Amino acid sequence: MNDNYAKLWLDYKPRNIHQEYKRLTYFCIEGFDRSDIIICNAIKELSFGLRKMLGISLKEIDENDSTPEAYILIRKTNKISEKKSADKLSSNKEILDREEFEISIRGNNLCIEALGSVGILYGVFDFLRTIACDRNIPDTYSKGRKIRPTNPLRMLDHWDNMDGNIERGYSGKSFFYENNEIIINERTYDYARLIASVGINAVVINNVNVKAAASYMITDRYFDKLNKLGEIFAGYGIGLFISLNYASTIEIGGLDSADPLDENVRAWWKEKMAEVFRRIPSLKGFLVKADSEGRPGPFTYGRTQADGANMLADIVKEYGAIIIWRCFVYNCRQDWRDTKTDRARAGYDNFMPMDGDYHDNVILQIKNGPMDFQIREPVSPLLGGLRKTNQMLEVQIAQEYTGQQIDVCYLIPMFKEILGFKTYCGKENDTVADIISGETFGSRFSGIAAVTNTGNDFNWTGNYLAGANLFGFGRLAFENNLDAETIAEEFIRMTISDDDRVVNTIKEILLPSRAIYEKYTCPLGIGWMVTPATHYGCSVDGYEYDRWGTYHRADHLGLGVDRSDKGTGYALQYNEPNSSVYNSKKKCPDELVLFFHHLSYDHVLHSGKTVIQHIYDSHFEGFDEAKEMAAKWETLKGDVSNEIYTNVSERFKRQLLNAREWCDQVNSYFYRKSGIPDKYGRQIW
Ligand code: GCW
Repeated sequence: MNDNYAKLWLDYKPRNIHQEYKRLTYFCIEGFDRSDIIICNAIKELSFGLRKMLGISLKEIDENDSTPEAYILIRKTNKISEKKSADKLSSNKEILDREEFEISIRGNNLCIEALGSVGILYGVFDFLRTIACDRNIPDTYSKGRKIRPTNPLRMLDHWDNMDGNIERGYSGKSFFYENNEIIINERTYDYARLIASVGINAVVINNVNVKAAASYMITDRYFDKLNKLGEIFAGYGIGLFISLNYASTIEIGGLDSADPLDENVRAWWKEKMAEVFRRIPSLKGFLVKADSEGRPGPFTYGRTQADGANMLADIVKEYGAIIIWRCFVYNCRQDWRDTKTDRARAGYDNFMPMDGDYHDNVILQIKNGPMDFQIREPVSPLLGGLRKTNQMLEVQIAQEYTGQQIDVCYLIPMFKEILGFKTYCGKENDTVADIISGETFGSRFSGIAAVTNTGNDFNWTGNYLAGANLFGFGRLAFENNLDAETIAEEFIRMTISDDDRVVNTIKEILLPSRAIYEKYTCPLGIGWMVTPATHYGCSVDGYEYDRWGTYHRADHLGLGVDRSDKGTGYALQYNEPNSSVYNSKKKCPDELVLFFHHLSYDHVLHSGKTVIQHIYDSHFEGFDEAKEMAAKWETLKGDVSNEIYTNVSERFKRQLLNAREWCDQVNSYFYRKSGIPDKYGRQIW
């Protein structure tokens, strides 16, 4: 790593308490090919980390050495856990078999075992993390620590454009592209290390809105660089994926159609893919956004989403590649007066009817909520609806609607809620976590993706504390039983400081930050109310009369969208009992009640408060709690590096302005609409 960017959690600061492990100055490898690039990278990381943290110079035992007193044994094993319901031949199983690892202590030696070299790499990162987090080595490993990742695909989606800009990027420019060229430098390798260290095994390197130069990624112009990138990633167990322009046949192929059933279209793709995989053998597949927000797709030709996805999937199958097809398909030209069309319904309406039609190597990528990464949404009913289709969950750690890496918003608690959501698609194994791990339906391919929050800022994520979302997403995707607090603690100790007071103070900031953000922004699950286009800051009516299908429907009597059976019927897309719960004003949980129902301002919530009083209270509280977070951060001056302190401090100043603005605007708006004063007579403008 050079000094042009932060080392984040791979900083490997000196650690004192593990002196006894200084004996581990040797290693030996059994069963793996010494030239395997992943093994080489694993050893490199192990040597580097141990030297920096414990001052050890690691040496390989060679044949002439007598066996040293203690060593690290890196060994190939065949003993792999059985996944409960996984299909024996499924690709999920193959991936997880390779990635599983076990670390144990045998006498004086530490043993890292795996079936695949990538398992060894993960084992090495696990061991280094144990030291970096000051965990006790014997406690962690003496009974044997065996980890099989929970999700087979653990993916980061970059919305990087080839001109260097990042769509919804809040941490500088792209480190992949500049002036329509692909950049490969030391940062590329360090990026691979950083994300592999938290278990990411797939990266989509360009924006799903594929335009301009990006349409030419599948041409000779970029093949060599892409292959190089693919090889670098492969050295860290990361698969390379590209977002594809669905209309390539027209835009770069010179045909006049992109109809998936047209023979000429198929023939063009067949030839194109043969060329692509010959030139980029490390490529693992494609992500496609079709028929969405102005992007072309099969609907133009009267075909289904399955027709489009299957056409491409069939062609790339012979290269062992997959097509990840996004379900973010909705009518973005709605008239606000139309109360029957419901954007929330669209994903299910467009994709459910073809459940079972998507071919084996198609995966549907489903945003966590039916709208668009709001601070609070119900879980998409496609998760638990689809039963015969490979599925991946898509979340967003780029904080588009959640503070844009200015406001602190630690998202792992939200992801835990989503993963733990019971879909009732069966009697057991019915949570979102079960579905995307492949457990529920024995899926061939499944997993989780996040729209990433990285850029070329010195600290990678704009706000240092936003690094917790990048770190945390990877950790959670790898081991979904980890809790949000443990993840936060690991991030802080490895990235910021291992001083207990610092660790606890930052935990007190991170852990409630999502709840605080929710309080001072849009109430009770209604979402939106953001500044149009930029999506930062409050504009209660910003989207209210626009074409995007994102309405709160406030009038002088009440607010909320009726998505019950008397309204748009969206609530009925869920399995029972979720459907009845959401359908009922009485039963619907408070935090989502305005998503599902239009309520009067004096409607009494489960909390005992009226809707209007809830709006006032939560906004005042949210703003106060944001001030408390900022004040906590101020106490760290001098105890964390100046660079980190100043970066976060400056962001907190902007967060407080934002929180105040939201609080004032929302409260004044609803006071003016409802005419009902705040019970406590606080300042409402
Ligand atoms: O939320 C919207 C964003 C778009 C994005 C789109 C998507 C990449 O505002 O910028 O486009 O979602 O997910 O495709």
